[in-house]
Amino acid sequence: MDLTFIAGTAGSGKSLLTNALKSWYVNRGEDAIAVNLDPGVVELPYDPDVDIRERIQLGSVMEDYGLGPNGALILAADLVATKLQELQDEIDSHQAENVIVDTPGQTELFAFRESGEYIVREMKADSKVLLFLVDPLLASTPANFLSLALLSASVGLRLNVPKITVLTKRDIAKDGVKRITEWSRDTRVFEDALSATKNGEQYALYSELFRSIRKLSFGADLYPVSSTTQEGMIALVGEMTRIARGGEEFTD
Ligand SMILES: Nc1nc2c(ncn2[C@@H]2O[C@H](COP(=O)(O)OP(=O)(O)OP(=O)(O)O)[C@@H](O)[C@H]2O)c(=O)[nH]1
Ligand SMILES: [Mg+2]
Repeated sequence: MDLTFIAGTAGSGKSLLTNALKSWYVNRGEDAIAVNLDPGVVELPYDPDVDIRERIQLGSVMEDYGLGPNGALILAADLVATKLQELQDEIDSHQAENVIVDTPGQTELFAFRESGEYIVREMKADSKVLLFLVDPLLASTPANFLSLALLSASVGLRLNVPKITVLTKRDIAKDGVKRITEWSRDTRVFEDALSATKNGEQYALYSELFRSIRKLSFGADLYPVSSTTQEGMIALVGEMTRIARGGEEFTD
């Protein structure tokens, strides 16, 4: 069984890609299931085969622990880890070849807390891969791009599985996709854009920062996809399969 975790900032397209990937496999006659690990989500664009909301309800967490919505969201994400064995049993009972895992809306809940790391480490599978989703509409300025690069590097630091960077929404963000691809491929192009927004000392510090984290963040190939039109899915699934079959080792 191959396990794919889908992480990314709020609204980056995790749930829609979960749906698109499942459909992709199913349309080709392969087994695939979608797992929702977001206890706080109200509506999903797919029917989850395994749903954490059956085990953890945000409303009950608020009531039981006397928390407001934000505190309850954080605690609920942490509580997912306590349900791991039940989740694993339910996933295994489907006997699916491909398991796509949609993670909580705010990446930091999943990626920065012990529970996210624990879940990714402890879930049993033949192979694991993490898709880190970047919304090209969000990464439109050098500052946003650099912040996302830092986030991507942090996620890689915490979660010890091979990571694929996916640019989402390529059907509606063609300029953004082009810009990010150029900035990540050629540091000098990014530095030109950065120099227009930062003065001398800041420019020097931030360009040095990007140069040192580039390999950890957007240094590898980027995969632009559309979950709506399915453009780019062949290349993305090809890379996922290559990592799963090749047993690529993650090196840090
Ligand atoms: N046109 C287009 N819209 C997309 C695509 N992917 C996501 N969207 C839209 O972007 C918005 C957010 O998508 P979601 O899949 O809910 O994103 P998410 O990361 O799961 O969001 P949270 O769970 O709230 O963090 C929705 O309005 C989607 O319809 C895409 O490939 N193309
Ligand atoms: Mg979602």
